[in-house]
Amino acid sequence: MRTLSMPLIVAALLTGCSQTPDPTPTPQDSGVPQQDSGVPPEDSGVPPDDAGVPPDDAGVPPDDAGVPPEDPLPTGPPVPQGPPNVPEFDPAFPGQTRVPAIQTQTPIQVTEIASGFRNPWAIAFLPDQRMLVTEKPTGSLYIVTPQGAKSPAVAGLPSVDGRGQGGLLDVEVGPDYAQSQLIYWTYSEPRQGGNGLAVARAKLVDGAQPRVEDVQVIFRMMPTLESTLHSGGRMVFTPDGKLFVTLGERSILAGRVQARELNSHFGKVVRINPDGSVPQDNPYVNTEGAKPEIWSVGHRNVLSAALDSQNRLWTVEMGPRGGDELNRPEAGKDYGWPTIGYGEEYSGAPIHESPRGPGMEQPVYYWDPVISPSGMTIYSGSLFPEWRNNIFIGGLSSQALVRLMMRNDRVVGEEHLLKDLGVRIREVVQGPDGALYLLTDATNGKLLKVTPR
Ligand SMILES: [Ca+2]
Repeated sequence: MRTLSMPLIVAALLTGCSQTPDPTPTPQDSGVPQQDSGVPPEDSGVPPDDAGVPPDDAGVPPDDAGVPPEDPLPTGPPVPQGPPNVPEFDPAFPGQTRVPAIQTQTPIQVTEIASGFRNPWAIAFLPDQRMLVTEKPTGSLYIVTPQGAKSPAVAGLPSVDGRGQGGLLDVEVGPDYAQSQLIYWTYSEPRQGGNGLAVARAKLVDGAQPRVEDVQVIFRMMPTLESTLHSGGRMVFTPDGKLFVTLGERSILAGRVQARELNSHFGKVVRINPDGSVPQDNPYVNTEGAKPEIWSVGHRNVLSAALDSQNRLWTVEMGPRGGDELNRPEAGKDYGWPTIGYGEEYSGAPIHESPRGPGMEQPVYYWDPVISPSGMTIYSGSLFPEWRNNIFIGGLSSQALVRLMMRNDRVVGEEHLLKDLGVRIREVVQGPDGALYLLTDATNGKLLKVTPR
């Protein structure tokens, strides 16, 4: 192990997962009020749902990704974790939670590329391998070289409502960047009467004093509401040039009850064209009163989203206490929040009568206790052959890099990497070199790189 020599690097050598059980559950995004406190239990406000529906276990098409069919599935106990918060909710099918723990065989090295970011949120790679890095509360965007040199803050971005979980969130490089120099970002937009997530794009003018030009807001989450919580805000471009954006339900009751309503953007995944217009093959374009950008409904707060090797969207959403979920959102489907789920209020009060209900999708996987997911990538690099097609998720309260091994669109193994670092992981992306790049959520947030030792 090398030790600190400025401006880079400490390498922590880590093999496999730590066995330290999580301490008592903490609010998922500490630093802000407990997300659901203040919502009285009788106020979960959702109609009783139809219990006794058979487990939704069918209809998942096979995927050739993941563990080769001839390899035996992992066996043994799950990742060490506390007892479930809601033990009375059973999984809908075997392997929906607490699958066997697995351990990465390749020795891992973690290198610090840069530090001094105030609660950084997202990374996007420019074609020349420099990175765009956002800072949530300050609304600042930086360009960082692979060696860790940081530009001045990019000038010209609109101001953000940086309170709580708002601020400057995701950033993506446009698919036609080489021609257009367009970059895209999400942020909590201050508005008359409250705030709301917005997506903007602009031309990045590179140089010693970088700036953006011709800023256009291409999407506004509606309605406006006064809340500093559950903005969502992850973006994913698809190869056909569409843009998925994940939208939270604002946490407070007035927002939560809109998560399954088609006339609201709250608690949705939306799909738009890069200029903000609506793709005409979206599922609700012909539904009276529906927001036409909607792709899927019934989400709580999705802070993790990525495409798999078949270019299908996967998301992980923050649940309440004991209800984080992995989903594969499909057009026009309903993922159930707040009617169904596997968690409970932070107060311990029940939210759901049942974890299942008619017309609503089951999560592919859930965590109770939670991992507090933020950031996601599905590995396709060559540095870690054993990681191909595995899902990686940043863990905030779990202070882990969560790895999921998949087969036939189901989770068959789980690992919590980097527990030894004791850091909240906000973002994980795969770099062009096949390394994983992470951001830690802290007032002195770090940009880390994960490679084989
Ligand atoms: Ca759900």
